[in-house]
Amino acid sequence: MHSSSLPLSTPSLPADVMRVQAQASWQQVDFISDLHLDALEPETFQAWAQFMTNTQAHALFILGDLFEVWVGDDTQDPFALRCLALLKETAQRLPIYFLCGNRDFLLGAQALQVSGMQALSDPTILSLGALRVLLSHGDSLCLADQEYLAFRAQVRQPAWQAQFLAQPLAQRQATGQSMRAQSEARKRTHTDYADVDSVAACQWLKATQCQVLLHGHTHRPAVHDLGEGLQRWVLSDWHASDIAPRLQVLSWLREQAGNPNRGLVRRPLHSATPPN
Ligand SMILES: [Mn+2]
Repeated sequence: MHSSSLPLSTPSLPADVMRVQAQASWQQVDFISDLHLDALEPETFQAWAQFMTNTQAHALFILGDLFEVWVGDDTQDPFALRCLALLKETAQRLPIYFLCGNRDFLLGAQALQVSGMQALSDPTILSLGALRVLLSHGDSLCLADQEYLAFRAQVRQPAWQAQFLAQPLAQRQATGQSMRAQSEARKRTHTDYADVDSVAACQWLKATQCQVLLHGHTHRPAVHDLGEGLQRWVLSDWHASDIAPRLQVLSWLREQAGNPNRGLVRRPLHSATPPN
């Protein structure tokens, strides 16, 4: 819901924003988000599994909504366990960093340990050579969607999460399914999704001395020039079974760091099962 009467304020940054420094040996860094992995979308899982096995990256950053839903680390869902096993296998070859989204914000310490992923805060500053990138899922910057931001503020409270996670697994799964159904219904009736607020994006970039904000969430892949050399790069979501499959990785290539693209390159992947 857009409510223009309310002032839109930039979410405050912690005094000490998390930082990650790319190792000098990293020649390629991959970024993905919004895969919305789900047992009901086996083609997308297959494409992801192929990507995880074959990527030549020296580090992988997952910027949220890897999973369509995550109801707790005690999950017994075979599909979720298969995903964790694949993450672990890949994490033995390269470091995997995970920043949660609005679907998988309940992914916790246990799943991180099992999968070998390192947790990031939202946002996190990533130094890639001379380039400073601010990593975020992006949902907290969609300021026009006040209804969602109120929901987010509620479910990100440790007390709310502890209460939710104390429910029996079956009950949490039922809640997850009904939230998924609500979201599908909303997708059918709403076409005017809020986008990341440009003013807020600029404020975050300036406060953290970053040049590029890199995020997902909106499913609107683009590069937005924000002026003063600042840019907002938006990752694509993944959907293998669409007529035009969306399977896209954003890579930072050290050898291209001096180019106008600052080393950032979009790389469409080929679907595991070709269309037709
Ligand atoms: Mn999202």
